[in-house]
Amino acid sequence: KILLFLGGKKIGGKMFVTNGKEENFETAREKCAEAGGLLAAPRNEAENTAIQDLLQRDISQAFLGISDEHVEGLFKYVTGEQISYSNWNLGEPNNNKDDEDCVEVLNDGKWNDIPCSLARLVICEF
Ligand code: GN1
Ligand code: CA
Ligand code: CA
Repeated sequence: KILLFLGGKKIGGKMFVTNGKEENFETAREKCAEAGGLLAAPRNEAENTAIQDLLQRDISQAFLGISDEHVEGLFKYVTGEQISYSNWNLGEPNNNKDDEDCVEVLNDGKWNDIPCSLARLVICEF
């Protein structure tokens, strides 16, 4: 309840919460793990919309807990399974400059692969 009070979004059995900060992928992943959660990874459109709703006017792109850092082109959840839902923007993922293994969600809900070293809003799921 307190997480909802603070602005979290509940959908099915999951809750999505942001700390309002921008971090690189590895730090974002660690922040969620320290809190006992995981980086947000939508498994369907309703969850994707809940995450989209947490984007902020000033920070309008967030990391998802998804990457192809181990096998190029094979996107997996941070928990290791292959993704079963995606919402890629037209032309994505494109592994731009051979350097895009992490995934951001844009304010229209679409996904784009980007370098993991960039800073994006941290959204965790619990
Ligand atoms: C951006 O800036 P540019 O055009 O090289 C984006 C890529 C997208 C591309 C789509 C850091 O690349 O991920 O695939 O636009 N890079 C970043 O046109 O957001
Ligand atoms: Ca890639
Ligand atoms: Ca891209």
